[in-house]
Amino acid sequence: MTAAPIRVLVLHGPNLNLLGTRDPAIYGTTTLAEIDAELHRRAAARGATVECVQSNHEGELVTLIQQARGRFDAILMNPAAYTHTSIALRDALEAVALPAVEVHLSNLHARESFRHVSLTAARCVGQISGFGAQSYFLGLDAALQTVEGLRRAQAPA
Ligand code: CA2
Repeated sequence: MTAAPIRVLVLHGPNLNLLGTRDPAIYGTTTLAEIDAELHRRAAARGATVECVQSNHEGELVTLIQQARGRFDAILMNPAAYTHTSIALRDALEAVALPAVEVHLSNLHARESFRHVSLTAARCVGQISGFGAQSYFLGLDAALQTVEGLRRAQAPA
């Protein structure tokens, strides 16, 4: 039997809609639309699907995480500034109990000390930081591999 396509919810946090328009030295020149298009392309090449949403609102991101249960197999997330502040996002990730991968364009550990702490990463399978747009593509690969591993582990012997 062919496996059902892996469905990944991609969440982009606050201000990431500005990507490619300002601060190229930190965040690069690739726009969010270009990242989303490449995620769609790479997912399709693996027989998977992605749905990409950007929000500047913490509560909306919490709701999207809550609603992911049963609709998605994994979450790929750049919580942006909420990474460093949001107990609500951390609790939502814990509650939904889907494998999540946290990604960041910049290297958090090479920046201000307040960015060294992630409240959300502990509720993720792992974190990828510092590779620009490539962080998202590495993150997609990590999310797909994680779901494939879980499916193998759950498959009847
Ligand atoms: O490096 C990342 O991906 C961050 O999640 C980006 C966040 C920042 O608060 C995190 O510490 C690290 C900021 C996103 C803001 O994006 C902009 C893009 C272009 C111009 C201005 C902001």
